[in-house]
Amino acid sequence: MTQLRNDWQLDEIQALFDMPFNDLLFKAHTIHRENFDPNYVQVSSLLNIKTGACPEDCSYCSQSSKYDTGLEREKLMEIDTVLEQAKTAKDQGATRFCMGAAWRNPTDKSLDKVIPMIQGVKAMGMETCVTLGMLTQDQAFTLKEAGLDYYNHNLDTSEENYSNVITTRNFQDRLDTLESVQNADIHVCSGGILGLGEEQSDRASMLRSLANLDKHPDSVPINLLVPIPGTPFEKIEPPTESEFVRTIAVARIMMPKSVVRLSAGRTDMGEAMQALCFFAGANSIFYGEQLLTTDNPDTGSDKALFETLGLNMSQSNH
Ligand code: SAM
Ligand code: DTB
Ligand code: SF4
Repeated sequence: MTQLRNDWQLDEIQALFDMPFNDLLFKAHTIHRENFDPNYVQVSSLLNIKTGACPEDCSYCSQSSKYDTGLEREKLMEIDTVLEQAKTAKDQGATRFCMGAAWRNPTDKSLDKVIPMIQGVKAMGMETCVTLGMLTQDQAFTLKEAGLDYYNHNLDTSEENYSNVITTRNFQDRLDTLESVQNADIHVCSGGILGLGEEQSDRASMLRSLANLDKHPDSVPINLLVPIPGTPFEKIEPPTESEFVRTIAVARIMMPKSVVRLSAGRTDMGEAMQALCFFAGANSIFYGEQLLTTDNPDTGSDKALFETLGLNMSQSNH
């Protein structure tokens, strides 16, 4: 039986990163097969329900008010529009609908407007996820009562690299929200972004923070930075392909029962790169033509990719 550990040390994680690539991938894939159907990939669709004018200064983000990225701000979307988009996502095969808002944190008043959206999506028979920024404990309980399944809140980078990326909040603020979400018994979705100027040791440190939470996140998104013109990270050096795949493999080994999501950045990845990520242990993706404010591969090409690789996005196929 797979033992879940919450006591990972940096040197052990570093040793995983340093393994020969084939050995690392074989180890990760073996663990993946012990815990999951290797040919099933869960698909979620995203919708940005509130765009731009965010007071935070995340150096990677198109929606921060601190940078001129040319994005038009939009107020909170009407519920009818949200539910229409959710219906489209469901018809295309998504099993979870994730709604994001460019907030530092929701006010109680704005949360009251998001709750009917969660309930409406749930009533369609999809799992629900929201990502709304920092939450108080009471707000997490309110979301649980509304029937929310998942809350996305990424650590983004290591504690050591955090202040190079974001100065308007700190790493502990992120951990506090994750604790409130776990206390409310909502599934946690938390991961990070590669390509934020981090070293390999930062990737190890971020994965350690995720794996050493009281409970592993149920879902671990690994994003490749989508470079946004106008942000400080517009021209930052991306990680190499093998570094990216290694990070997926190490996440799979450290959190053997968590769903690892190959998240933003797939438009810049070819078929072989994505196939390697699935082999290394990624078993979910964002599906649909838009992420929050940037492009994702179109559904036709993702369907073709699944067909080529013999992957299923529906669990009833096996
Ligand atoms: N405002 C909330 C927050 O930051 O928690 C929720 C929305 S925020 C856009 C959700 C996540 O999207 C971020 O934590 C970050 O990991 C990811 N993200 C944002 N911009 C990105 C980019 N350009 N490339 C890759 N991931 C990005
Ligand atoms: C996550 O880890 N990645 C998604 C979702 N959670 C909310 C967001 C990716 C955003 C990519 C940039 C954009 O579209 O603005
Ligand atoms: Fe705001 Fe979230 Fe973007 Fe940071 S990542 S600027 S908190 S929308």
